[in-house]
Amino acid sequence: MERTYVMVKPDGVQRNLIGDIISRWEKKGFTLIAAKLTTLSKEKAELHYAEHVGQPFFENLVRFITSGPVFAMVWEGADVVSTSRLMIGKTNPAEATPGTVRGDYGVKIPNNIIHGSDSPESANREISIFFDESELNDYVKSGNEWIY
Ligand code: 3AN
Repeated sequence: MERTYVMVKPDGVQRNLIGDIISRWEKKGFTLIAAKLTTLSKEKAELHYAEHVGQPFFENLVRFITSGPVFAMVWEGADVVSTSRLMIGKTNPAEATPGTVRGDYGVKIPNNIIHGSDSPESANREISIFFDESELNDYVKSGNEWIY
């Protein structure tokens, strides 16, 4: 079953959006297999955003993501990577469709509330940065025959 890494960024945590965000993914029918509140070290943040090294916004991005706790999650389900990206909305909240997390709650980057992996490969990489294998709960919810 596909897995993705979803993270409520420091602005989402400060604005009390953790519960709302968990609820959206639960109601959609995905399965939460790991979650924790954690504050990123500079090293971990740079590892997570390695693809943006050299971008003019990189330093600000690392400062922002390490500025307070984030809520790290691993969600499981069919096509959970691409569906989560749809539920999150465009990178710039000003362009994100209402109904998405960023479209409903965000105003401008870099404060765009939430992160979601952009491919199954990125998901595996990001999950391994934030979680030990032993923290991933492998289970099947009863009633799952009706959802995917
Ligand atoms: P997404 O989070 O939608 O996958 P990415 O991976 O392209 O977007 O960018 C990662 C993060 O870097 C974004 N969430 C945003 O906070 C920041 N970012 C991306 N592009 C810019 C930009 N042009 N200016 C400032 N920050 C940016």
